[in-house]
Amino acid sequence: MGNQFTRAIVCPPGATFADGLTTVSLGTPILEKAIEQHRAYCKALEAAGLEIIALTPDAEYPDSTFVEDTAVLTPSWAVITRPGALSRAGEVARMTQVLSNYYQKHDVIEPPGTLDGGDICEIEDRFLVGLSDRTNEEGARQLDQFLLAHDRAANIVDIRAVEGILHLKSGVTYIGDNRLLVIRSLADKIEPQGRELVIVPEGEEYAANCIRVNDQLLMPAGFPKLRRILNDLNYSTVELETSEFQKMDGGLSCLSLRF
Ligand code: CIR
Repeated sequence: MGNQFTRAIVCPPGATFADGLTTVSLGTPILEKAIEQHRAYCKALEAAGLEIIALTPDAEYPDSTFVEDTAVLTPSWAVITRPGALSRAGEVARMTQVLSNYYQKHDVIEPPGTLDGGDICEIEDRFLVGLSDRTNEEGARQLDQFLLAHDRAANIVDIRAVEGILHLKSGVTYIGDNRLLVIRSLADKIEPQGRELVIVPEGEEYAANCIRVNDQLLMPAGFPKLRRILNDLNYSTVELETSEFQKMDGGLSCLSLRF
């Protein structure tokens, strides 16, 4: 449970991709390069055994390539979120429709709750729920109720004072095998509950956002110290270029909804 998937929903970046939200000053993304990086990402997911469900790029929503924020999925149930950024609120309409092909019913985060999927980290039967500029206490409370109904526990992690991360999963990934990959500034906020914390080397914090997909660990390219640590732990790593998504505050996890 937790890292075994058969499908991924993705949405390639659209013509307005560069108009999306960002807090970093890494320059304007180049659309062609973003599309190329997205294509390689989809290939890596396919190679890891996933069927790709690709949505049509949506120019009305520049950030809609970051599909992860619109839902929280497990193999048997789904939650439609209420994204914390106003410009992203409308992204859920299409996702609700798409998910109705795969789930008989779903829960919905209602106002005044807000919640971004990027703040939710599933660890087997437990979920870390980040409180952030996007996910508020009411959104977290509603998700907690849904999780309880499915016999899952939630642990709140307040990241509002942690610098340099937009979402919880910008700083922590469950990489399977009872291990959490985490940046140092988040480590003491997470109760390990018997799991090993693998600390991301200083200067390579962006690479905390990896995704474990079946037997593969997809990680951003260009973080050799972390790759070495992961390879020494026997992970089979696949490196992917993410520069254009990084410019828009995105990482590997936000580019797909895996289930
Ligand atoms: C945003 O600010 O909403 C997008 N530019 C980036 C979202 C990244 N999503 C994620 O980490 N789950």
